[in-house]
Amino acid sequence: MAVEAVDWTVAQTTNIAEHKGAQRVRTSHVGGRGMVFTPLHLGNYDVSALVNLTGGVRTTVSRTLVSRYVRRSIRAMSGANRDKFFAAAHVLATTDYSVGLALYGDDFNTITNFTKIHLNNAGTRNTDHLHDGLGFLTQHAAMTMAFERSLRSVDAAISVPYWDFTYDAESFLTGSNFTTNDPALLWTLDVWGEDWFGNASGSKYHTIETGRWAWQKVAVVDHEDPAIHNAYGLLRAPWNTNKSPFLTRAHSMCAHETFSLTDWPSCEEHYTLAFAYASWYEWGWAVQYSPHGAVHKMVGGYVNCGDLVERAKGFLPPSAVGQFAESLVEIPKNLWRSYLVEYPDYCSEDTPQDQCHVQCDYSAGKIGKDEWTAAAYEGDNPQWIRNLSHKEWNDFYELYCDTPMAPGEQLESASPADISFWPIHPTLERLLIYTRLVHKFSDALDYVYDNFEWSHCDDTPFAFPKLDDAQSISETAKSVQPRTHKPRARKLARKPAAQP
Ligand SMILES: [Cu+2]
Repeated sequence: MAVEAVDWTVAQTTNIAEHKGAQRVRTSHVGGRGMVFTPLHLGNYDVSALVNLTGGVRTTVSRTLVSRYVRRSIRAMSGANRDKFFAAAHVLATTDYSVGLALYGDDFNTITNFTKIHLNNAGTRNTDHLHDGLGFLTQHAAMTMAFERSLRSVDAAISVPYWDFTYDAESFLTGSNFTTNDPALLWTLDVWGEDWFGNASGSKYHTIETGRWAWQKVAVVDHEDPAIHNAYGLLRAPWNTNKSPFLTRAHSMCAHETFSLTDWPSCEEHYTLAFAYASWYEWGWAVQYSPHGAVHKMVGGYVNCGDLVERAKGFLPPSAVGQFAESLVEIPKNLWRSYLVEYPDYCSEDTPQDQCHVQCDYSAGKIGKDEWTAAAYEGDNPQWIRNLSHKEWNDFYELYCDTPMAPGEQLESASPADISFWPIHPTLERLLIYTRLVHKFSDALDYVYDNFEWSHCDDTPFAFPKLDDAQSISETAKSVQPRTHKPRARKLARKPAAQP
C-alpha cells in the first residue's frame, strides 16, 4: 500500500491563555507525507496525521510536540541569529531604563542594572553573595534568565547563546597553533570579532576600539544611587580604583606572563566535573574554579601596575613574582574585606590615577607578613612569602601599597558590563544539565513520600488523577483553566506632604 495523502492537524494544547487562543494548523498533503510547521508559542502541541493509503485504508498517528526556546552554541548559530542577539544586547547596553520600559515593557532591563545587581551582591565589604559558594551557578543562571527575558522584550525570537570555551582550549592544545603556549593566541579567536565580543587586544587603553562595542563606557553612578561604585563614581568594585571611563580588558596580570594557554578550561576540566564529583555539593563548589574561572581572569586581567613587576623582580624570585601576579585575583578584595587596607571613598575627576589607589595604614607600623598572608590568601600560606626576609617583606609591602593596580571588569564584580560575560555561564548550566542526565547526585533527598493520592477528593470535582493513569492526567491538564500568578502590587507608604 502506498500513501495517497496525509491530513495533518497541529493544535497547541498548553500555554494558550497568554496568547489569546491556540495556534492551530490543518493541512493536507496529497501524495506527500511531510509538512513544515513553525510553532509560534512555547507550550505543547498535539500533532496528528491521518494517513490515507491506497485501497481506502486510513490510519491515524498522534504525537505531542514540545516547543521551547533553544540555546545554541554561539558558533553554531546562523550569522543572522547571532547578529540579532548582539544587536538586542547592544540595545540593553545603550538604552535608558525608563525609555526601555516604555518601549519594550516590564521585562526590559539594562546591562547597567544587571551590573548593579551583580556588584551589589558581590562587591560588599562583608561578603560575596554570588561566588565561592553553592549559590554561584544558580544565581548566575537566574541572572542569565532575566537578561534573556530582557533581550526577548526587544526581540521575541532570541535566546542567550553559550560560549563553549573548552572548544577554544582544544583548538589550541591540539592544533598546529600550539607551539609557543602564547596566550595572545586567545585574542585571535572568532568570538572577539567586531560584531561579536569586540577585541581589546593591542589597545593602549585596554578597551575595544572598533566594532559594535567600541569605546563602551562604564556607567557613572549619581549621588542618589545606592549602587556600589569606586572612588571615581564609576560602576566598579570599590577595590577597583580604575579611572578609565571605558570598559577594561587587560588580558594579562600586570603585564606579567602569568597566563598559560593550558589554564584555559578544556575538555578535561568539564569532563572531570561531569563525572568525578558525586554530589551536587562538590559539583556546585568545583564548577566555579578550574572549569570557568580562568576565562574571567584572562579576559579581565590587571592594569595600572606601573613598574610593579619590574620592581618586584629586584627582590623576589621570578616564580614568586608570577605567583603574586596571578593571585591578584583574590588579594586586593580579601585584604579590603579583612580591613587591612582601605580604598578612598572619593577621588575627584582631576585626581591622577597614581594618587587614587589602595591605602595602607602605616600608623601602627607595617602589617606583619603572617597577618597579611592570612587575610590575602584566606589561610593559605604560600612558600614565596614565607621565604621573604624582613627587608624583602617591607619592600614588597610598600610596593603593594603604592601601586594603583586595577582589574578589568571581567575580573571583578562589575563583570556583567562586559558582553563576553553573558555567554559564559550558560556553558556551565548546560554542563550541569548534562551531568544530571548522566548520573544522579549522591546528595539526593534521603526521604520519599508514602503516596501521591488524595482519595478523599475522589468524589468531588477535584479528583487527583492516579500517577499511572496517563490519559486521565492529560485530560485533567487540558480541562483545567490555566491561571497566572501576578505578584500583588505593594502599597508604597505615602510620603508626608511637605510642610509649607
Ligand atoms: Cu563567571
